[in-house]
Amino acid sequence: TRTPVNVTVTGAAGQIGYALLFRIASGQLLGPDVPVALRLLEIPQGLKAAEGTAMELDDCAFPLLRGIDISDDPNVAFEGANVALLVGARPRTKGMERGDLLEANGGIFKPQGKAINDHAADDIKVLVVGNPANTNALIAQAAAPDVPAERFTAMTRLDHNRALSQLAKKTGVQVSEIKKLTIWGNHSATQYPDVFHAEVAGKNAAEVVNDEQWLADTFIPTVAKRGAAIIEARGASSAASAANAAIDHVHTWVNGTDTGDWTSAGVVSDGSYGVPEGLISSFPVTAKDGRFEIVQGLDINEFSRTRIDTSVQELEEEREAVRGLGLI
Ligand code: NAX
Repeated sequence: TRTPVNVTVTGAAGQIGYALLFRIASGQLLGPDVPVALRLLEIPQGLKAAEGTAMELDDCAFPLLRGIDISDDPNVAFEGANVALLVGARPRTKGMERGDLLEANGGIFKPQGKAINDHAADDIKVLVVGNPANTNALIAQAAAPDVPAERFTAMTRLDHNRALSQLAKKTGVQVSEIKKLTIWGNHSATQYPDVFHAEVAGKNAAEVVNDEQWLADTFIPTVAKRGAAIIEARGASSAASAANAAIDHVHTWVNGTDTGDWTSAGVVSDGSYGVPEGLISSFPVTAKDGRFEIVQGLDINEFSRTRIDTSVQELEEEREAVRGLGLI
């Protein structure tokens, strides 16, 4: 029998955690034949609720679930971790400046990065979900100098899936008929969902849509502001869809993308497409043999260029801010 894969989940008692853990334990993260051991990290106030979730996980009698450990110590929770989902973060509260938000999250992601550096397994793969996801990933990565930088990624798959769904509705096809959509930049309102290289049932998506006004005034803002629309409607932020995207991100990373398609993920920039090296920015990526690769050589038109630049500029400002705070 196979050794279980250790999956660490932070913020395990939160709403995304609750939507995520059962799917991991049922085999949807890594595959139907891969046993998993869960390692849950919470802050002390969250431990009791995490224990309750662990009881429910027990009660599912998942055949693939080989253990649940709960801790409030990152050094314990990341011990032997093969996959780490960093979901717990400090939310922005009323009146909080961006600098305060970055600093509060630095206090979470810097020690977690160090604990990953010191305790995780050699093949560790990290997905940061907690916002500001790209910059939190950068902070964790900077605190883990012994881990290859490309093992730290940030989640833009929810944005990608939102864009797929909106484009499918507009063009009247199934989501499975849409390929090569891209989210560029930051997981924030400046993100840029790009359809110019996408295909709808084999045809160029921008030509099928043939309506730049719709792209600029409806599609892009709908995707970028979807999180706020969910809060408005549901009275709580996206949880099941965020958990679903986290599952998709890791599943793709481990099992690869389909031939003739790609996905979107926040990965360390190698300087491609004018994105400064080292920033964790969303790109079109393929995955193979457990590695993401940035799709190269795409033509970027003027419409896309200005939007990518705006979002990347925001990432640079966030990087400058956390540098100023001594977090990287
Ligand atoms: P919740 O507030 O429901 O849960 C967060 C949990 O994290 C809490 O149980 C809290 O105790 C725990 N926590 C806080 N600090 C911790 C630490 N240092 N170590 C371990 N656990 C810690 O939030 P939830 O709705 O689950 O969202 C979690 C994060 O995901 C938020 O930062 C949110 O902004 C972010 N999101 C990111 C998305 C993305 O696409 N990248 C989309 C969904 C979501 O908004």
